[in-house]
Amino acid sequence: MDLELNEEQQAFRDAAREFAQARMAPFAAQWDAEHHFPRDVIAAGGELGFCGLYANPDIGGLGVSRLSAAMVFEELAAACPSTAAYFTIHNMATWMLGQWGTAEVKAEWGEALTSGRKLGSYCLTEPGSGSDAASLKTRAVREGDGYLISGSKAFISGGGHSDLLVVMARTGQDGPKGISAFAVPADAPGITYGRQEEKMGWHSQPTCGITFENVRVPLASRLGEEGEGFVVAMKGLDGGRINIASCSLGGAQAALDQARRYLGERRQFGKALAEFQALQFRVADMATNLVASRQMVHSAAAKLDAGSADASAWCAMAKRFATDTCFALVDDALQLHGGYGYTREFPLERLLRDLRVHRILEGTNEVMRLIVSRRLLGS
Ligand code: FAD
Ligand code: 2MC
Repeated sequence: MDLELNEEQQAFRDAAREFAQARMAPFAAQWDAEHHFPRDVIAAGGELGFCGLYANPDIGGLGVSRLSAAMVFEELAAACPSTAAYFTIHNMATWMLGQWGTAEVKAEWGEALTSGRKLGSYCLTEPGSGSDAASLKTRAVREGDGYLISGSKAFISGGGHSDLLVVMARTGQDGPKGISAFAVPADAPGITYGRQEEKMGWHSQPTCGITFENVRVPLASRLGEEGEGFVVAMKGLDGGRINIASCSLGGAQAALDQARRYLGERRQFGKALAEFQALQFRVADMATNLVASRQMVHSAAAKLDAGSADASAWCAMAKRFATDTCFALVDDALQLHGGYGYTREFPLERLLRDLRVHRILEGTNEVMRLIVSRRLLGS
């Protein structure tokens, strides 16, 4: 059950599937168990363009549509949602650099990031500001020909292993209009990394807090104008939310495929599980929900590609719907495996743990409802 794809989309999807099944799927369980961040595999994906899919060609990006990128992320996630999700965050940070970076910053970091030789992180959340991102307190104070950045970031994906941090910091008044964005080398003096978070899932990528103490960056490291940083951050997240939703699609597709196989193999009461109508109907609903989720994600991606005025609300709707629906689908697939679904013999418990966080990060699903309802009600 597949959408009609154009030639470009088919080519990207096939290349991603081949890469993901050869280089990621066989190792995903081990990366999860050993908390291994497969940097070499991410770099290999970079050679195929997966580290700068929708980044501008002037920094070495492929400049493909958000829709094509979504299809690639879905394929990567069918093999390993956690690693695929890191690919998406790296793509988001890289796109932001290409879109708003100065010539100096693009020359220094652009090709390094799009090729996957260097990795990026996106630093918005702070210990005291998560959903209310515009209340962030990290400050960037003008001094001479640069800024001094001080403050703390929380839950940074790739933290401690990435090379470039896209940091949102306050340069002016309280609220969203006082925020600017910066490209900060991850090894700049004054940066320290906290302990790695012990997470339920997403084990194949690191997450930690980062502290900035008078970290000096040049004026040229600013992405966009002073005071434009919140809009820069939100525009990055519009795409990020489609990407994370695509990772949920991939995980759910893998779970559905696994459930179809298992129902054919497992026998109880003298027949294959696939012969029980209750379970047949369950699988029909799972497939229907997956297709509905995919349609929403692809529609939102198309809205973003078209620059539609309501694209942000569509991205939020798609993220909310797909991440909730795909999580429920994986839970159903686990249930269909009985006790075996709860063990590491099958990938379902890992998929469930990995997809759970998609309902929390890149804006919780409550925040997605806030974005959608504001668009509808102007509240
Ligand atoms: P809070 O904002 O404190 O929310 C707590 C609860 O209250 C939630 O259920 C929330 O939905 C609800 N809530 C809050 N406000 C409202 C409201 N107005 N109406 C209704 N309900 C509300 N951040 C980054 O910047 N970069 C990263 O790379 C990154 N990676 C992450 C990786 C992981 C594994 C995790 C877990 C988080 C990551 N985050 C990252 C942070 C993530 O974006 C935040 O956790 C998320 O935005 C929620 O913020 P919070 O945890 O402070 O929760
Ligand atoms: N595109 C362009 N501009 C946007 C925008 C978007 N998507 N969203 C907001 N803006 C503008 C908005 O138009 C306004 O400008 P103006 O006053 O000129 O019209 C300005 O930004 C402020 O917007 P709001 O008034 O909506 O700001 P508010 O403080 O109410 O918060 C909210 C908005 C709740 C949507 C935002 O804080 C949010 O998204 N919170 C969730 C945080 C989040 O997603 N964190 C994810 C961290 S990354 C992560 O988890 C990873 C794993 C990488």
